[in-house]
Amino acid sequence: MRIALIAMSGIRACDAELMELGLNLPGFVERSKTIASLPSLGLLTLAALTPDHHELDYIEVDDIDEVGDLSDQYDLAAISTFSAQAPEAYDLADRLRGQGVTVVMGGLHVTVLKDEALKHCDAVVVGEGEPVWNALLLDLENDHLRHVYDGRPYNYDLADAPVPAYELLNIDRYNRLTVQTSRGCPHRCDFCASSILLTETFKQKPIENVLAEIDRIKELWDRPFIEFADDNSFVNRKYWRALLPELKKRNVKWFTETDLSVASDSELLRMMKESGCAQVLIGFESPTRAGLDGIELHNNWKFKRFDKYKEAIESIQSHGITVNGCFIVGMDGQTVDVFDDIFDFVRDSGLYEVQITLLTPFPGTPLYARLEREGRLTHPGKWERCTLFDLNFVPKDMSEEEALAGFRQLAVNLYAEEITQARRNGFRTMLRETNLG
Ligand code: B12
Ligand code: SF4
Repeated sequence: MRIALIAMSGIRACDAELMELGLNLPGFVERSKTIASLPSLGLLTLAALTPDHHELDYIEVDDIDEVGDLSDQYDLAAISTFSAQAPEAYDLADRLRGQGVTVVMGGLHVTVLKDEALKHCDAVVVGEGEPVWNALLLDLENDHLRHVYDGRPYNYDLADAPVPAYELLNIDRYNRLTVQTSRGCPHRCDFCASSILLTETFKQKPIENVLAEIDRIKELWDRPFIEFADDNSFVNRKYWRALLPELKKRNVKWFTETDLSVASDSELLRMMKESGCAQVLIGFESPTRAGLDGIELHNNWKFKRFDKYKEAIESIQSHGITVNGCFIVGMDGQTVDVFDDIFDFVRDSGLYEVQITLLTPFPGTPLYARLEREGRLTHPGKWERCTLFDLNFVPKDMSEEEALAGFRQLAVNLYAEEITQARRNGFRTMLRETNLG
């Protein structure tokens, strides 16, 4: 069969005013540009599992109107979805089916809403794709395609993970490539819509597999920048202590997402820096205790660590690794004071980079269920608004108007040229003073 692997790419937001503002704010735009060019690791992984007798193309779709008639080029279109582009992905699926192409969909969004997806495609893959992909292809070849393929009961072992088919990419298009070392997370944040939606358990990919992936990337790209597409990387420190010296030998630069527990491990931080770690992204969520209480459902992990926030940033950055701190606006307990609190926290903590988002009820999360129960969802079913930059619910301790106006103004204040430069200069000065620069 001729298979089109279709990734929806780019960054989305419905709030036109915010988008327009964002375009003039250097810090905001730089981060958007960096992350906008990441490929779909899910599709590249499935590509690597596909038997050789099929032909494969990897296609990034920024704008579905630019996709013409594919009927004479492909028998099957495999589309990957996040919530924000689910409506576009459904439009594309409808169109392709109209042309006679079989369409299957997978990813976080359709995992949660398979019946919705089935109105637009021939089959849906729920959960991780690896354990069911080849069965799906075989069924299709034999004209027995089922509607639903569920990867969850297989509890897929990442030791079986293939090296993703990075060779399908036009590498010049990307400034980073993703590699996964783990799936899932031991925490359970009420709003989390990452791979904990795909797999209940936290699982780790064996080090040999990760290194094989990095070696493959290096064959295609001399000095690569790797983004680890983990939910929360340093859960298993023993693993990273073994991985980092190997990473160091490979001379790559890398970035990842973590919780702040890494900050207390100076030895690990030193090893991270030596192995090419440029930045870690940490979800601080709230600059004050208000808002943190109860967001982590297992044992209030983030709330209990609030006192250590600034110390943690200092510790990580003093090892020459920049911290990108993420803050969420709109959590219960946050009043309009949160905007000044975030601004002040960012300034006082010396954070190198900052990311602000609006609390977003993604389908399938405890947050979504709670807001639905409380009658607070303002745009139910408008998945295109699940961008992290659009407000979809009534906040508890401020009005919708206050949340939106405050968010926009905070973006202006935080990403203004001189403020962004001051953050970066602060980091460089600190490095010089500690003789790391
Ligand atoms: C890399 C990344 C991106 C990249 C790459 C996107 C891409 N095309 O894959 C870019 C930068 C483009 C991106 C964009 C956005 N992202 Co993003 N991104 C990530 C990140 C960091 C890693 C995702 C990843 O690579 N996972 C690893 C792969 C292996 O998993 P997977 O894709 O789920 O694939 C597996 C299964 O789902 C399944 N599968 C997936 N697709 C398919 C298709 C078929 C046919 C089959 C059979 C199976 C299958 O099989 C795969 C293997 O098991 C996650 C955060 C995280 N740490 O996970 C956020 C994340 C996925 N992004 C998120 C968001 C909100 C966005 C944006 C809306 C941001 C914005 N405002 O624009 C946009 C979405 C719009 C768009 N264009 O898609 C949310 C999504 C939540 C949700 N449930 O929808 C996440 C979880 C982050 C968060 N804060 O919550 N993102
Ligand atoms: S710490 Fe991050 S990845 Fe883990 S559950 Fe919370 S939001 Fe999700």
